[in-house]
Amino acid sequence: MQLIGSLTSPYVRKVRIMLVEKSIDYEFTNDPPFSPDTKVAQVNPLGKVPALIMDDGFILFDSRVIVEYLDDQDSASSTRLIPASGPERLRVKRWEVLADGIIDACVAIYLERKRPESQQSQEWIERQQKKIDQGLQAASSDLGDQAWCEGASMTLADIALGCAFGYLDARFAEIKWRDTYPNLVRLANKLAERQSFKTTVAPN
Ligand SMILES: N[C@@H](CCC(=O)N[C@@H](CS)C(=O)NCC(=O)O)C(=O)O
Repeated sequence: MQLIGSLTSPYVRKVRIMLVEKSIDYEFTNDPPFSPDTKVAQVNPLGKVPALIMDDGFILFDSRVIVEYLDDQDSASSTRLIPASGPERLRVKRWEVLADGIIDACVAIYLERKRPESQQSQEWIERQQKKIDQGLQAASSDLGDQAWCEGASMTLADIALGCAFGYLDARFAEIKWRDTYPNLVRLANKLAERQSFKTTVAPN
């Protein structure tokens, strides 16, 4: 299978971490969607990464769909990262939506700040900022003193949240979430020690 993505996208990172955790072999094609010569629209009509070209040629897009597919793949280590059913599954998917939502708001601010200053909307930026703040607050409150977001071991929930932490650190150093949420820091530090996280850190 072939993953189309960019090395800085937190959604792509979520998929790459899943691939490492599940020991699935894949080919990576770096195609940043905002570069003028991008071919991403040829694999995803929405022009976004990640997109995954499966071995039979069918193309999946949106990280949330791709991780579902990957979790169903048999592999040497066959670790299940999304519970198959029940309230546990719903809770893990809800965590993923929360983490992706924090990232969505970060990306919205990042893109807004790239527009000419006179066209930037402070109101829009503040609206997104609120989503980040409230998202982190909810994550901290839901995590409490648990070791992992859901259950007794790492799941997609932790991976998605870890990608949000990584993106905050890479692009929003001014958001001092580490000073406010010690339980999130504990989780972030634990995740950062894993090979899957270490090998997928975005380049500067
Ligand atoms: N919900 C999508 C979001 C993907 C997304 O927005 N990716 C960004 C890269 S970080 C992108 O490709 N943006 C290009 C664009 O919006 O045109 C997912 O989880 O895959």
